[in-house]
Amino acid sequence: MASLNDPRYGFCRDCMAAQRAEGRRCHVCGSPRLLRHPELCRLSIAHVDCDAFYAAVEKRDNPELRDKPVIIGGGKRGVVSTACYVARIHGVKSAMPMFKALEACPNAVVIPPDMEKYVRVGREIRQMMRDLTPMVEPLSIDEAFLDLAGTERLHHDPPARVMAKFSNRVEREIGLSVSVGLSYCKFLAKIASDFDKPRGFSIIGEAEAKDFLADKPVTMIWGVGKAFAATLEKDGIRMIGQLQTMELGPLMAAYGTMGQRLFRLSRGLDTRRVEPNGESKSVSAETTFNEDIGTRDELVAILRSLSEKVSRRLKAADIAGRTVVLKLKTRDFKLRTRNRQLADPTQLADRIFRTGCSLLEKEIDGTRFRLIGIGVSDLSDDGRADPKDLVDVQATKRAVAEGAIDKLRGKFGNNAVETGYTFGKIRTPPKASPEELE
Ligand code: TTP
Ligand code: MG
Ligand code: MG
Repeated sequence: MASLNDPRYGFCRDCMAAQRAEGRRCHVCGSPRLLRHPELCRLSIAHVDCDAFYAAVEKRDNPELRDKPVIIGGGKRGVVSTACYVARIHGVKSAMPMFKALEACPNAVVIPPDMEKYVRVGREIRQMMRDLTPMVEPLSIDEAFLDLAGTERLHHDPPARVMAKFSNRVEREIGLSVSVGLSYCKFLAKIASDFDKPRGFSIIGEAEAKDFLADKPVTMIWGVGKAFAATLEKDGIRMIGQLQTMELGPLMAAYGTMGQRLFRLSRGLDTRRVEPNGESKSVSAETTFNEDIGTRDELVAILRSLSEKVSRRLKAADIAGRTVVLKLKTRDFKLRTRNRQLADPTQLADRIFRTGCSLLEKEIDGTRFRLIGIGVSDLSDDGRADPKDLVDVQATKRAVAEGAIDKLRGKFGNNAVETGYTFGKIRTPPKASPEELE
């Protein structure tokens, strides 16, 4: 039998039995879900993402839905939040207009989102992660990074086995399935978790990283959205392998700091650390436009919706931030960041938005922008956030109103209530963005 130190070591994800180097099924339980990899016992950065999260929670709570195509969504904008894997076979995708989804899959059961429930389940899963290590960095309601380096003595198991047991525990105790990516860095752990969904477990080792990336599209790189991919395409770059042949100097000359990111990530070089809650530097959301925008009204509308996204993430993680950061990127990729420190930490969309607006005001000078982002830094837990403001009575009223809106959204979904700023102004819903690369 292969030992833990043997590069041929493998194990069964179902019964955890150690495996011989050969054989497609577990010699103990017969399961085909075997994990083998030469770096299996060396890798310690994991990314976990729940499978079809909202839909899976609804299926769990109503077994009649189990084999049916289920779509979560609706609300005013009428888009799909998520679809279960049965509905995905018919072509239903997140962010698709509901009428299109129902054309593709007329038998689908449509369920309005129950955000309060999903936040609660997300927290339960996060707690299970924290049972493994305090080094848990949530990225969204259904996903997080874990750094398991140095936990082997505690768990008497290498990270790969700890994560396989974790995914079994989530299935058993929460009733949901997750997919796990395991690697030596965040960039590849996240790619890996998406590679073998649902119920997946993928491993990308250091030795294979460059080859693995070579034939993948540049959009796989963190921060390369549609607009930037189009710019690269114009320069004849579509595949990560092409970036691997380019030097740092020319890449930076052409694309600024983004060039450095392309250089490093294309080669699988990513030294960002997993930052547990409270230690993470900021929570932010940004969007790159299909066409550059210079008008105040359009920017403000998008800023409002991004502020709400940031606020939702802060509230879900029970944290608040004291410094509001506005980020703009001009059409020629020049970055402008502007900060303002508040008197006390906030997690309210309204305060983030108003501060962002006043920072934005000074930047409206006819320049056209390709990206806007808003975030907060100086994070702390939410105990001291947004104290009742004795001076600004209006602000208190707005905070109360926001609490009421949150409750409605908790009940009926994020799109149930739209404020005057976003209503009707946004053509495409802004995407959540990855955090900045160090
Ligand atoms: P994702 O993890 O992106 O998607 P998912 O969990 O539904 O499916 P997958 O198996 O591919 O991971 O998002 C988590 C939840 O966030 C998702 O269940 C619903 C919500 N969401 C939206 O509301 N709108 C969106 O456009 C996306 C992508 C997700
Ligand atoms: Mg998911
Ligand atoms: Mg996710």
